[in-house]
Amino acid sequence: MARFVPEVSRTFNEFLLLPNRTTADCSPERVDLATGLVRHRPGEPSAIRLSIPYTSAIMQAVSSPELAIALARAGGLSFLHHNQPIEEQAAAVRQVKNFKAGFVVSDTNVAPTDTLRTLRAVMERTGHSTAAVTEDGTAGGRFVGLVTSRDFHPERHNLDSPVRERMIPVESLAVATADVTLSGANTRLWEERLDCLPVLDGQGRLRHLVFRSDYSAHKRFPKEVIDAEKRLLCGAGVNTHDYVERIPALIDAGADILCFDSSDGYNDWQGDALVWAKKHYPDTPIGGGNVVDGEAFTFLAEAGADFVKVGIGGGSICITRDQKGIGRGQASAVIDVAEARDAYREQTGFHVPICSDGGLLHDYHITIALALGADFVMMGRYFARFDQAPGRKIRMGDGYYKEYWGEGSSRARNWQRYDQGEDSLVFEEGVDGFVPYAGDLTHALDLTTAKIRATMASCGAADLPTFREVARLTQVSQQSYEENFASVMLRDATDNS
Ligand code: RVP
Repeated sequence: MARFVPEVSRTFNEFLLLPNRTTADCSPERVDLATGLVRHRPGEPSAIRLSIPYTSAIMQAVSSPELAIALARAGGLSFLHHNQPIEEQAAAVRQVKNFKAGFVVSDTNVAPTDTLRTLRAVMERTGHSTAAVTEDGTAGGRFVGLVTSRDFHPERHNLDSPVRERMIPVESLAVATADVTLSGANTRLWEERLDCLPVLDGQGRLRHLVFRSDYSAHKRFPKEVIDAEKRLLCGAGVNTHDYVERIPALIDAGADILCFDSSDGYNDWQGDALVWAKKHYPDTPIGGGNVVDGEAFTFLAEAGADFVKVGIGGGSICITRDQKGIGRGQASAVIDVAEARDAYREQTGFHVPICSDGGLLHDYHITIALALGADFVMMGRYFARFDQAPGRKIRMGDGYYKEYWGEGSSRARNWQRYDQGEDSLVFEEGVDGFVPYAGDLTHALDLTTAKIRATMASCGAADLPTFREVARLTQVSQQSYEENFASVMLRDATDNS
């Protein structure tokens, strides 16, 4: 006969936190949200640590190199999606790893023989007013000069004349060699009164441009997560179909951490793939998932998973529960898996972090997930709303929206994530939709983080391990949920009036 788990399936909406006594040294600004990402002994540091406990979902509509850069600079981490050819995913990883804060790969480039008309069109397309002039007109070509919007005017200059007539040639420009540091470049920008410093390699090819305005931007990111060579950390998703080729290519590109990404990770394929990955690449941490119970967690942890992702069917774009009738309320899944993680730690002496993936609809849901035991969270909808996410921004009615589609939708067709018994997506497990546009990632992330810090201070916890220990939660009745909902409606009505 079928077995029944005793607990009903609970969601984050069904819980609230009770305040604990807040001591004088536990103010919101002192709350530390740093978290260990991979298997480690308690008391010893995890090989990968985040400053804030957020990762972005392994999805086409979410984890682009641009988002990965912005999130790593803010202190979190992206897992670049594997729903693309191996070379393209490896190139995306390289793009993140090659990012040097303040060192820009020029996107506004012309050849000296191009016309001023072409130059004007390139500037209009990129919105930038400084162009690099290289022999072949590419970002990495031999550098011959700079030209800015101050160097020509459509009414004074013939737009059909070549750029070389108006550019400042390399011989008259200050340039730096590739070993220059950001602070060295900044000193030169100020002392030599420059707006832009081109950085060239030994053959005179353009590597980067450093702009005066970007130095102060870099200073805004004290929590960025970086490797030993000061490059931003970057994660990447893999699947159980082509991992033998994909994993080495991603490691070669510089990926710091990998994750097997499957809608249901409790199977022999993922178990075997984890054993293979840990045997061949023991120094690269790799996670597994997704699971919704302790038994499945232990299976993946024993196969070598360095962290385990929790969640089936809770994603905002997910219809797996409707289509297949499998899944579990995200809160119940996290509670169960957190218990198994703690038991595994008792038995083996290793803490294997767990990630609550999907279904975080409000900022406070993140806090509930962390209180229930998650070491960190993964979010799709949350990140898809920002400028840095790959979806198009579209105007609808009075507002702007961004496209957001599930990996199991017809649009993404990520059959490697959904085992449906064919090398194709037989039926959909996700939808294709829109999320309200929310501007730049950094500002929104600061706001979310401020709320979490404030809640943790109210609960008397100055760090995440303490929070998991001391959090007291109450289950919410339907009545009190509706009461809360009524005040949200009132606030929205006030906002709109
Ligand atoms: P959300 O943050 O609620 O948008 O959920 C994102 C998560 O949903 C992903 O990290 C993944 O686990 C899951 N997902 C992605 N695509 C689909 C689908 O098409 N069903 N589900």
